[in-house]
Amino acid sequence: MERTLSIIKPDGVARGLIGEVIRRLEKNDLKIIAMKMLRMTKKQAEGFYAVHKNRPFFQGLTDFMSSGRIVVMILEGEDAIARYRKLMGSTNYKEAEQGTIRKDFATDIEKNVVHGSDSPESARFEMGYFFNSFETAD
Ligand code: 3AN
Repeated sequence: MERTLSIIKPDGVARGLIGEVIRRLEKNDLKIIAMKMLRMTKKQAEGFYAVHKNRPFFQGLTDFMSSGRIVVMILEGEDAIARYRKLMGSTNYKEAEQGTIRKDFATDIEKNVVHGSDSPESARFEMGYFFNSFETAD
């Protein structure tokens, strides 16, 4: 069993896609074991995306991610990190496979509806960024 962090980004929440994303997670055996809705401050978004701090899109990305409410979830399942990323589709929605969340709903490389951890190390960091041990206990 593996755990990963999922975020429904401000565009997904604003467009009413929470239910649709959750439906796809549940249909694909990615079990939600923790969930909350919140709005990040700019500083919190910068901390979350610290690995990208030297990238040209960092300002835009952190402005966007702090622009509205998001839904953060911890997903659990076999091979959850890779399976959830497959369900999301490529970062660039134009290259995303048919039937993926980003292919179906993303409108922009930044406004791409969902986020998912890309490795066990980033999953650990990202889950700990939003959830404490009481919220993730079995
Ligand atoms: P993913 O979310 O697919 O793991 P990352 O971690 O490489 O992608 O990038 C984090 C986020 O930064 C992406 N979801 C996207 O919103 C944004 N991003 C990545 N590359 C670009 C880019 N070239 N231009 C604008 N935004 C980008």
